[in-house]
Amino acid sequence: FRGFLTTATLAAGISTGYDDRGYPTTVYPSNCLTKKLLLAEGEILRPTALAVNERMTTSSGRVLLPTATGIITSTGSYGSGSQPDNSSWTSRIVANAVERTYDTLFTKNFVPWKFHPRFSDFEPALTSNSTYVRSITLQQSAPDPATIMKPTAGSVDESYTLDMLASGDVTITAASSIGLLHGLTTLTQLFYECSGGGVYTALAPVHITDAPKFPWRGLNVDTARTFKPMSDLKAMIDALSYNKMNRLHWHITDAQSWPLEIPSLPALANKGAYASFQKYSPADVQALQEYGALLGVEVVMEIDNPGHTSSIAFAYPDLIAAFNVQPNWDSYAAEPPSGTLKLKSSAVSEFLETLFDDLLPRLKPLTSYFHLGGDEVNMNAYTLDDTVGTNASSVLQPLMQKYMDRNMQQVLAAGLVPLVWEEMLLDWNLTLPAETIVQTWLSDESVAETVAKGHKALAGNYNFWYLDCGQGQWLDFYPKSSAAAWPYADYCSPRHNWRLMYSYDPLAGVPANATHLVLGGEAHIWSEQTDTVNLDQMVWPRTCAAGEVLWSGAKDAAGQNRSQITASPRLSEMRERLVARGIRAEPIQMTFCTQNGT
Ligand code: CP6
Repeated sequence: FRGFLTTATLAAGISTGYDDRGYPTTVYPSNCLTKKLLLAEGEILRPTALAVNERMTTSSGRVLLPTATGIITSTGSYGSGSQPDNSSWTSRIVANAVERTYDTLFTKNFVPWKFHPRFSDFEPALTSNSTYVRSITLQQSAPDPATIMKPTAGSVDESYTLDMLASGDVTITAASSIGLLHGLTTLTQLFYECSGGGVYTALAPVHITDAPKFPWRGLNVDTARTFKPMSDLKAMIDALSYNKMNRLHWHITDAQSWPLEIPSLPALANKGAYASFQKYSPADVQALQEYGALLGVEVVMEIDNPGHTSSIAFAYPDLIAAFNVQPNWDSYAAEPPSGTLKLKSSAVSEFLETLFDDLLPRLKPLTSYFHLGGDEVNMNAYTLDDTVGTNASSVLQPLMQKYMDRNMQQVLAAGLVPLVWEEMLLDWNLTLPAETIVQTWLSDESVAETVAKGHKALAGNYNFWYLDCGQGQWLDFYPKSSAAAWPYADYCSPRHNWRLMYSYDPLAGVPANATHLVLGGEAHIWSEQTDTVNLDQMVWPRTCAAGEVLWSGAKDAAGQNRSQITASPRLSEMRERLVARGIRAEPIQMTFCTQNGT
């Protein structure tokens, strides 16, 4: 182990860059073997609940849960006096959270044998002198805002406190029903199933005061490169909620398929979906929104445009320029098939008007946002656009401003807050409505430049938080017409690595007086090679790491990015909890690494 001793100071996980194959140039010690070394030196690494470990004081009493339901009671101003309009949502959110808490504690808690010494597989059976949980009291100190089912970022207080006394009395206090939900989620993560069939915690008494660092803690899922059944998207919301994440960004359409039914434009999905059974109906969309609302996860839909739209050509070929150019597609698009909505076409304007008039009012009851896309627009594609016929940015820029103004006006008129990808602001230099949220992905500087322009920003640098990077799909797009060298041109090469998720700070490079403009960020599962078969493994548990950064901040108590040494036991445990709840999260370590004392 000597070699790992000398590198142990590198464990803070601060990334210094990448070599030309995409590997981090910082050499990390093996967290597993380093941990074994630390254990040998007597450091105790006890699994603790994700995201709250630094805000939690614990002792070592033993508290058990009775194997019966009915111990959770709730009190609070939301239930008394004149009922606000949203009272039904409030009570549905709390009732759903309570039901899920029982379900998790009594039927889906994990047996932590992987965290105990070899051949001591399980905790000992419960003993008669253990303390049982006597009560779990939920106290909501204020009524929910009227928009609790579509919480505008920052307007819902998601904080909570959790106290578990050695006597077995638990109190969770919060200012909103979502705070109670988060508190109950944490409570489930303090308990373990034991071989005797009971559920216990050895942490009591516990005191937790917890609140998110960032109001926007999201995951972006692409349902256009491959279709995802509704059950996958619901399970994804379950898992987001287990991690106290609160946004599902639904990148529903793209160049390859259009799986979204638009009743006033039925040809879109009838011709643009991959198959008649791979479509989302308006009822599906609403069902997913409601499913998320009950778990504190707002579904934010994106219709990416004007690029990434060539699937519209299956129904409306006249609206699309540079459709599926072969073989030199890369002169016209970032990814084949090429194609862009025409930039100065009244037919396109009318199409967008019809599309958004149909869609936005249906989304509005359960969201505050709509994402207008705007990434990777290829200027050269407009040389093949009969309404434009040039790639001169002096011509294209004002046309793009008009195009986006029209979109923005429609989104604002629908009462929604618009989002766009960073290129619209930073590359095209568009003037955007002040409330526009700009989603960055290309660099840390993008976040800093966005907030310097006074806009709210989402972070999610592709070098760190693109979950697909490392699958090699970029190699499928070769040969390009330009003879790019293989495999070095795969600029998103092997990075399927949970450590990278932790080594990203959404606030990197942002001056202290502008950090409030960084709402948070998103991990992204672009899905060229991800469908229902490997979706869970691609997303989890790496997205837990993004969730922890967004909930707790990238820096630990010592001001460092979380080290893999301290994070790996938490993430390993969280992975086991996800597996126990039916999420097929991949392992981050060998069992060897988590078995204590060996
Ligand atoms: N699709 C869309 C994509 C990507 C983006 N937008 C993407 C770009 C670079 C990498 C991975 C994904 N596949 N619509 C960028 C926002 Cl490395």
